[in-house]
Amino acid sequence: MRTQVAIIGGGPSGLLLSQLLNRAGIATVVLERQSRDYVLSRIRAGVLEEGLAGLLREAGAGARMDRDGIVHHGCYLASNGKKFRVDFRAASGKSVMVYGQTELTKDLYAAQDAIGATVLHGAEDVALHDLTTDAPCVTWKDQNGQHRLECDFIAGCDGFHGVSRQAIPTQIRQNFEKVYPFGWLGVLSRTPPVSDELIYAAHDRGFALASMRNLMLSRSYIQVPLTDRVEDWSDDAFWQEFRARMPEDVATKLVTGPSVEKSIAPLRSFVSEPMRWGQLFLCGDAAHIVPPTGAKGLNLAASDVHYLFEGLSDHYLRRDDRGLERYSERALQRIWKAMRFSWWMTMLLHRFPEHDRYDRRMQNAELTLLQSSDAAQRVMAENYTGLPY
Ligand code: FAS
Ligand code: PHB
Repeated sequence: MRTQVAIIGGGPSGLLLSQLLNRAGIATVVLERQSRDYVLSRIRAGVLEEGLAGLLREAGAGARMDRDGIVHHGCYLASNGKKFRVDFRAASGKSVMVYGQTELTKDLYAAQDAIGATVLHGAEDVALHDLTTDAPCVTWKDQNGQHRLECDFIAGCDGFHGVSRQAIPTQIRQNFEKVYPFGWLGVLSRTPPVSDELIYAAHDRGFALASMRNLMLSRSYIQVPLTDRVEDWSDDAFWQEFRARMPEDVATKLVTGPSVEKSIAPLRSFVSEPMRWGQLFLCGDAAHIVPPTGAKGLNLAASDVHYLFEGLSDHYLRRDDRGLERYSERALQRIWKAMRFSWWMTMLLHRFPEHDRYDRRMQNAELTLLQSSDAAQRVMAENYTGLPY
């Protein structure tokens, strides 16, 4: 087999890149280890920056998002019972789109099917070869045996646990990592959201987040110790703790219900540099992970895809390689700004076991500053709604 761009990973990064390239007349093959049902069973992000929403429309996969998505012009921050609103629109002129990653991935699969793109599921033992030559290739096996794909370029869109990042020699790679001493226990429930906009709540008992997928599907989170397991938490115990961490006026309105999905996600900040090695380009979680506090993970994958799509289009359509040569440097500039913002929101809103009274006063002072300062709210709003590509 031969193609122009081999894409490892059929999550949001890989599918969005494949869709954009194919619509520009550039041939791709997507190799995904899991089944489509498995990929679509994962519950992950919920907040899209305008940049990602725009890319979905450009890819011809934005119609359902524009019909079913909910535009949010602000969010609430709460601290020990009191909440205040950050008005994104007033502070940054931008908004966010609340639309689940699961739905976005469904839309991308449907768009790929509609244009007859090649997405191969069940690709096992994917391996990357000859990356620093002008004839790289990918091998893998499936129920039909061994396969080899010759290509010009490889996009590593295979997430944090994928093989692409590992294909870059360790003496070349620099990893930057911070692991947080807690996780997020998330519950999806067919209940009306407790608020019209997201509520990020800091509390002495720990962080909580009230989010949503639509007006009858809530996504709720509480900070839990890394030692906790999902089976330690009954639905009732979850709702009792969630209610205790929310402001009283919110807690009294809470409609609880059985969990449709319940999982614990660890929190880490991670960046691997560089994001290019020969003809391999890393994209999305394959290169970086952010704590979900700032809702940046999926949105950073989108800006990587934007830069890589531009570079590959310039190569094939305009015989100009400057975009590819600058890809890693350009993507990392935006990634590190989002890393900072996600780290800042995580440090601000969570309870850290090692924190003393002074640290908690600092958190309270930062929240009070945010509540009272237009300038502070502007910085938060500009980062939360998405810095320019
Ligand atoms: P993904 O990990 O989504 O996709 C990679 C794909 O590659 C997967 O389908 C995988 O099966 C495949 N793959 C892996 N290894 C392979 C191999 N060797 N061969 C072939 N295929 C392979 N972000 C937010 O913004 N907000 C959130 O609330 C949020 N919550 C999250 C919760 C969890 C539990 C996790 C893990 C992540 C969360 N994220 C969140 C981040 C998440 O949304 C990612 O940013 C997003 O999935 C990135 O998309 P991809 O880069 O495509 O990586
Ligand atoms: C979600 O709805 O899953 C969500 C929203 C905002 C975040 C994290 C997760 O910061």
